[in-house]
Amino acid sequence: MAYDYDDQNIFAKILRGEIPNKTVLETEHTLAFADIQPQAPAHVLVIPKGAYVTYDHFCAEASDAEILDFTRAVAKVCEMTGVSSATSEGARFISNAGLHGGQEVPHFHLHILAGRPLGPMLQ
Ligand code: IU
Repeated sequence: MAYDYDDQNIFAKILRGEIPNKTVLETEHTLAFADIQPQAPAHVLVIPKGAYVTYDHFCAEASDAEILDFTRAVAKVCEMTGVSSATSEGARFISNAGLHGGQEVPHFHLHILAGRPLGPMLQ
């Protein structure tokens, strides 16, 4: 299975430092930054630095080190922004994939949304 990664996508440009971002956390393999059009009081995007198009692409081809780094970064972002489900009213974790998933930026990203009741996910 081949995943077609477009290195001109906006998150690739952010990772190369060509476009500024509001960084929340940067680790060896992961970057987390504020969404430019927040849909909730807290809206952070977490992305791997590697060239992965979707979550399943990341899961299939990323190294164990990248996957571990990413998952720990998600926890750290939740802790840092006060949206951990251990200490807050909860959060939503979403990753859109492909055309039917409504993915706009073709670099895998996890949305972390929190800070208001988000309602049912599927409407
Ligand atoms: P999507 O899951 O691919 O639909 O989400 C893309 C997100 O990237 C969306 O929430 C945008 O607001 C966000 N975003 C951004 O944070 N910075 C940008 O320069 C662009 C999009 I373009």
